[in-house]
Amino acid sequence: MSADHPYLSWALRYVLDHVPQDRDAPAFHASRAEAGTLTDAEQELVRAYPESPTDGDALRRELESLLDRHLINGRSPRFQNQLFSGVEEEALAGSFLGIFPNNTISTREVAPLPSEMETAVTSWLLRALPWDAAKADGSLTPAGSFSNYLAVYLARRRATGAKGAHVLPYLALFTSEAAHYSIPKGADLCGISPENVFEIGTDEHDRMRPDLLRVAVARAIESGLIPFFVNATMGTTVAGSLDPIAEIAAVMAEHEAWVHIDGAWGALGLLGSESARFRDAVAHGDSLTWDAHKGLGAPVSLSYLMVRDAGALDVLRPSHGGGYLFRNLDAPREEADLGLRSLYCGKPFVSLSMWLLWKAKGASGLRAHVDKARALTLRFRDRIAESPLYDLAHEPETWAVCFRPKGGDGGQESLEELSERTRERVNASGKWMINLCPSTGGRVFRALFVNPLMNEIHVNELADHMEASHPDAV
Ligand code: ABU
Repeated sequence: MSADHPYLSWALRYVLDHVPQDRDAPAFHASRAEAGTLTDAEQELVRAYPESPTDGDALRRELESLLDRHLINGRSPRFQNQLFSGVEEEALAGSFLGIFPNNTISTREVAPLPSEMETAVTSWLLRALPWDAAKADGSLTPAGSFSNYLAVYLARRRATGAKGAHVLPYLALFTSEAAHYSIPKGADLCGISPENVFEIGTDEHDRMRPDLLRVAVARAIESGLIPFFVNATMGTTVAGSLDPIAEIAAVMAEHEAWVHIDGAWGALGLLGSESARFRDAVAHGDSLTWDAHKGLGAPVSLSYLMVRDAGALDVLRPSHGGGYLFRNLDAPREEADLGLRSLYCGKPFVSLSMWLLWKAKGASGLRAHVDKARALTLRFRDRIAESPLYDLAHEPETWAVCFRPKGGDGGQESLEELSERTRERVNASGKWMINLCPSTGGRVFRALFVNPLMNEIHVNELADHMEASHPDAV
C-alpha cells in the first residue's frame, strides 16, 4: 500500500507513532506559547492558495511539522480544558472504519450492516434507562448541542400538534442559569421568542432551584404563556452538578411540559456501579442527551438524543419527498430506515466507534471505567481539600472537581487576577492544559477525571503541579 497510497500510509503511521505515547503525552507538543502562535512561514503555508498541485513528499512533511507543533492533544490525560478528554483505541479504530465505506446510513438499502449496528448501540443505551425499551428510541446526532436542539424541536412539535400552530408565540421554555447555552439557542432555532425563555436561578452548587422554577412558571402563565419545555441538567458543565430532576418534573407535571434532561456530561453515570441515582433521575424525563465523546472514550463528537416515546421521532419523517431514498416507508420501526428518525440525510457511520468500544470492553469494562473516574475524582478532591493553597468550590457530584486559589487581598478582582495568573503558570510549560470557568463566587479551576488513560499517578502529578504553579508556592 505504501507506494501507491502515500497519504494513507503516512496518516496511519502518524497515528500509530503517536497513540502509544498518549499516557505520558503532554497536552501540547510544544510549549503553550509556541503551540498557540504560528510563525509567519507557517501562516503563509496554511493560507497560500494552491493553484497547482503541491509536491506530496513536501506537503506531508510540512503538514506533519504543523500538526506536531500546533495540535493540542485531546487524547492526553493532561488535556483538561474541555469536558471531553481521551479517546479509546477501539473507538478511534471504529470511527476510521466507519468512514471508510463512504456511505450514508440513512437507508438500509445502502447500509444494511451499519443500520443493524447502530440500532444495536441504541438498544444497549436504552438498557441503561428506566424507560420501557420497547416504546423508547434514540436518534444519533452530530453533538450534544444538536441533541438539545432536537429535544426542543420535538417538544415544540408535540405542543403545536396538540394545541395548534397558533400557540407558537406563547410557548415558554425553562432552563437554569447554569445550563448549557445550546438550550436557549435551540429555542431560538425552533422559533421560541427569547422573551419566552426563562433562565432559572441556581443554588451555590449550580443546581436549578425548583422553588424559583415554580415562581417563574406561575408568572409565565399569568402573562398568558404556555410552559411547554423544561431542561434539567444532569451534570452541569462547570461543577458537574445534578439538577433536582424529580422536583423539577413535579413542578412541570400539571402543565404537561416536556421534561428534557441534558445528560451530556452526567449520563455516563448510567453505566457505572452507582447507576441508581442517575436512573432514578432519568425516570422523570421525556428525553435525554447522552454524549459518548464526553466521558466514554468515543471521538469528538458523537451524541444521542434518547426519547421515552419512540413515536415522538416520527415528526422527523419527511412530510413529502424523500421517496426516491426511503423505499419502505411503512416498515415497522425496528426495520425502518434510520434516516426517517434522524436530523441527518447524509448520515455517517460514526456509531461503529461505539459498537466496537462496547463489544471490546463489555458492560463490565465500561462500568470499571466509570467507577475508576469516580475514584480518581475523589482522590483529587481530597488533595484539594487538604491543600494550603486551594479551596474546594463544590463537592463533586460526578467526575469534575472545581477549586480556586487561596490568597490575594480578599477582594473579588484580586481573586480573578490570582486565578488567571495561576492558570498562566499551570499551562505555560505545555504539559497540562486546564480551564477557568465561571461559577458562584468567581471563576474556578475545573479538573476532570474521565480520560480512560488517567491513573493515580496523573492525579498526584496534577495536584503537585497545581501546588507548584500557585504564585505563593515556596
Ligand atoms: N460541549 C459542552 C461543554 C464544553 C465544555 O465545557 O468543555
